[in-house]
Amino acid sequence: MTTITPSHRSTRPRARSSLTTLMAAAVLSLTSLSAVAATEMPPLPDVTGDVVKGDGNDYNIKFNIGLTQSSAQYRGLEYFKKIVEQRSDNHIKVQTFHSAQLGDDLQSVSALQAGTLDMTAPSTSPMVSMFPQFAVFDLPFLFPTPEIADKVLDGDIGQQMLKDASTKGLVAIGWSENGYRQLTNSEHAVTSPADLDGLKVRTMQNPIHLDIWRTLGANPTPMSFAELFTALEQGVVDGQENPWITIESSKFNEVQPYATETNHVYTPFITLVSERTWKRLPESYQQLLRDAAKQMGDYERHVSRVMNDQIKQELKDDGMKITELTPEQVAVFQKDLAPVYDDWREKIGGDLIDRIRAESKVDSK
Ligand code: KDG
Repeated sequence: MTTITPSHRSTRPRARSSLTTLMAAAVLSLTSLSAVAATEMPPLPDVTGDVVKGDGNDYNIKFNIGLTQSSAQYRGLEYFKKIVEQRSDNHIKVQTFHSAQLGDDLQSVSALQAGTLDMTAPSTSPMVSMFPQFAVFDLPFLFPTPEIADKVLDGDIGQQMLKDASTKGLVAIGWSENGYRQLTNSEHAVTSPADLDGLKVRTMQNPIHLDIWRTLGANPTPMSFAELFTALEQGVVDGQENPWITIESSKFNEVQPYATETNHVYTPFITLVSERTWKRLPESYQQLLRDAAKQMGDYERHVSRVMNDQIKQELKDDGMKITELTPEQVAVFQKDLAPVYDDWREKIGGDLIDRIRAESKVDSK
């Protein structure tokens, strides 16, 4: 008998006695039913807006991302492709690539600058050496809710950042969401910084993330996302941190039995176009890409948030030992990480940090 198990595990035959077979089948169908239901991505919305007139030429856009096909990010990309192709009456074709097929975040950004790739949507974290103000997103616990993240990304701060990042051969046209990051590891449950002592934690290639885990007592290692699964599988590192949807879509739970819901950093994705590609497009198509990037960002954030809790539950159902910290336990992490703000305030700019903090205050009133 072939058994259907939740999507990211191989199916395999099983031998059983009749009664247990019946019961197991009943349990299994319930589980696979709920698993199938849970991993359903929200449907792609219809395309709104008229067909945009171009200059009669046809264009092919290659868009590469680092996450897998079952990520919220790729779902957003599918919507972007649908909008651009329909509203250009197929004069623009969007070729989508996932799982770093055409390179990881930094390789993709360099390819845009070289004009060998048209679009990508990296996390802001690996790009802080190019755009230091992006580091504000790496400060721990700065975005208490997704709504505050939206206010910052869609508000003056986020829009000004897109303008400031439209340089160095790049055009920045929108925001989507990687999400709130959670710690996983192969060793033991983590409920306090003391449990991190000496734990080898992979971080993004980002100085603040290194500072965060060093400050908490762990032993951090910067590494490209493209190398992470193998490094976890081979025990090169003990742990890593990413949103639940990435933990599942990249199968980290298969090599990481423990997780702690830390929500310690909110990471956005920034949608980038190669300036060379941009300059070849007529203005009407430039505006179409901007509109599509906005709609992709709104939809992708929705998908990320709808899937987040469902997938956490599914990971639990599949046996992952997830620690949900109490507010008191979170406060210990926040207190221990306060020095990170002192270290980085000047480099990032105190004014930007205070403006974002002010958004939280406004919201909490
Ligand atoms: O391209 C994928 C990366 O942007 C994203 O996964 C980064 O969260 C990230 C990580 O942990 O590297």
